[in-house]
Amino acid sequence: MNEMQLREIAAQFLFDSEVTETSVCETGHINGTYFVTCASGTRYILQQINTAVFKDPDAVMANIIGVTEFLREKIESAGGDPLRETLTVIATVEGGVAYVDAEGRYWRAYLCIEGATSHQSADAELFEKAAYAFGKFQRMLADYPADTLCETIPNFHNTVSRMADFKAAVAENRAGRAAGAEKEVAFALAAEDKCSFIMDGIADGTLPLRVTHNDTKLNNVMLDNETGEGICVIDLDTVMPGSVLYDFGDAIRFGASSAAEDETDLDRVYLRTDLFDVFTRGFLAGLGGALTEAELRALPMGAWMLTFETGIRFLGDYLNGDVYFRIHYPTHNLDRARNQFKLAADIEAKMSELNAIIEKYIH
Ligand code: ADP
Ligand code: GN1
Ligand code: MG
Repeated sequence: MNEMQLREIAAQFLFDSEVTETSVCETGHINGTYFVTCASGTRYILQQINTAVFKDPDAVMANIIGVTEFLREKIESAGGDPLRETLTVIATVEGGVAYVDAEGRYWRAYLCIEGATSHQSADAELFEKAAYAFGKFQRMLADYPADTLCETIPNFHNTVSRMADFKAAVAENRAGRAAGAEKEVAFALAAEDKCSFIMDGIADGTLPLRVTHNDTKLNNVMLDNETGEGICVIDLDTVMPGSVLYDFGDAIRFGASSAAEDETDLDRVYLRTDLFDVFTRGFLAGLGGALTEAELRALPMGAWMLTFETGIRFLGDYLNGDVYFRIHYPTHNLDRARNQFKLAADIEAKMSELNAIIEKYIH
């Protein structure tokens, strides 16, 4: 996407003045994200929704409009600043919430959250603040009419169905890469019997459905540059009914790892139990005591599940020829999978320590 094309697309949105500058945002594995600066100084996010991943982008936007309007009211009545504390969708010149270009690409725009940063890693203090923001996000949506939300990606965190997809990828071997990933495939298949843990809990009622974010990577929350406070939870494409374990687990697998998600020196990849502890504390504080004891006790297993699930998603995508996650080099998804499997093994090894941490928070 060159500067001229971006400006043409930007011209379709009701920005407050003329566009003076655009730049690419490299963070995020799914959408195409750009920063747009206008003559007034106001900055916007212009985003091409990945329609290979989100097959029904209108449903994605309907969810986002519903959720952000709901949050806006709550933020306003609490005396907060909704322009900073939730996403603001910018209308198109035609009055819509998205613009479809001549090539059929689907675009949307948001106000940029200013004075805040989306981090790739955090120390304990910052991570606890991110945790609080993710917990608070779920608390604020506790009374959201969940039945109005579309399932933007069916079975998104259904690990049983993720495992079935993974096995199909192994069997099909579309990119001819299975021979180079035998050890990783064997590791994944050996854990198949654990994949139903969350689905079983949802089915028997011990893990209630809530409105969850489902993609709680540290870089999906904006932290204030001055105070570190979690200002705004972003990337709302997958807000859907789900288990609290999805948000807890996904945040842990990314933010409580000792290393980046694609670190290839696996000796450097392990779970930081100190970060697990502070995340739990911040997340539960943000949630404000909403969880049942069964949910609390399941949190460590949720961390394992989401780490393992992300591993089989990366490995499945590698075997499929990198059709889902954005990669920066040919074996990127394989390296990411190895990393997640190493982390999952470490979480499993530390399970009793993690259970002991959770015990501190059960009153
Ligand atoms: P993806 O699904 O590809 O992860 P995101 O919506 O998370 O897409 O956007 C990618 C990145 O763009 C985020 O991690 C964040 O750094 C930045 N970003 C997205 N929306 C905003 C916003 N409203 N204000 C500031 N930065 C944003
Ligand atoms: C993707 O969109 P992003 O980069 O925040 C993915 C998550 C994965 C994550 C792995 C819609 O998150 O599910 O956990 O990559 N999002 C989608 O880093 O599939
Ligand atoms: Mg993101």
